Amino acid sequence: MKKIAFVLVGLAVGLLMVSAACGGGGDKEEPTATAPVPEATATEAGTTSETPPPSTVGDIVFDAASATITVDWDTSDWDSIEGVTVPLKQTDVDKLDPVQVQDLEIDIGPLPPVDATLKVAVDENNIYVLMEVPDGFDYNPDPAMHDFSAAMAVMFRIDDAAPASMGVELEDLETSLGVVDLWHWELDCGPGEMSGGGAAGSGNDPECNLDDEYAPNPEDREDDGGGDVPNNPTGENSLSGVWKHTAADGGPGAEGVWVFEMSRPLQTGDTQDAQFASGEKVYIGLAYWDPNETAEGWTGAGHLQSADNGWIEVTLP
Ligand SMILES: [Ca+2]
Ligand SMILES: [Ca+2]
Ligand SMILES: [Ca+2]
Ligand SMILES: [Ca+2]
Repeated sequence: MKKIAFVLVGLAVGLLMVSAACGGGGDKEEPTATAPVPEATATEAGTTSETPPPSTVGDIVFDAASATITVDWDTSDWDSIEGVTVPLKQTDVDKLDPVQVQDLEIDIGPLPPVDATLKVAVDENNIYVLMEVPDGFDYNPDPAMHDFSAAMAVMFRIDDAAPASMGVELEDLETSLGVVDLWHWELDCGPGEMSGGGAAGSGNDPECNLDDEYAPNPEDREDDGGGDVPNNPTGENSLSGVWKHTAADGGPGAEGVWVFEMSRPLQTGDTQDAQFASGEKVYIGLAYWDPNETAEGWTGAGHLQSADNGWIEVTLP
């Protein structure tokens, strides 16, 4: 397991360098992986001696549906469920500290914003998430080349203090912002294949790279069970997902929609996960990596993300 120092721009953050630490044989090392982790924050995961910045809820607020969804590549079970539009855009590098940007070799290829669609449902046992992103079918089945395939992440707030990215800049790296839970997916298995299912003790999915992760502070992100905090031995990492692209039959680059269908138990008994219960609110952020970002595919920092608009607030039925 790699311990990654990552530059989080607030929580856009957890997602900014999220690509660097995802498990699996095809990972490439991000330049920022070698950045030193300040001692203070590395040992104070989830705590801070200062008052953390307030968590911010944006203007996307909706109710989840009651439904049992089959995680496959058929999305007809979502047809009657209303979704929300979630604008995704790149972090504004001009707002970052230029010295840090240079030191960390953040070199983002510009991408236009996109509007993703998010749907959430629950039944007695599970939470279901559908994320759809309109973009071309750029996909390389070789896991070593997954920077040339789309990638995505869903982030959930664990600690109330964990903010979305608003107003947080690189100098805030030494302030712990609270723990977030991450579902992070780099497409190492093909369309229609069941992904996820990290074993007890680890959120890493070595085969398909749909990892159950957490970020204890802005600089570190780990698979559940990685880093300084062991996974609860009874903790669940049974995240599952299946993806497809609506224009896959059209060949490379065909315009269509990426569809990511995912599920997890509501309660996992794992402090490295958000826990969900009827009537409660869930706070979500989305990220999408577009392989068209640069000639070498996507970069860790170049993802399109929702965090600049604050947390998405979803009330469970
Ligand atoms: Ca389905
Ligand atoms: Ca977990
Ligand atoms: Ca987790
Ligand atoms: Ca694209």
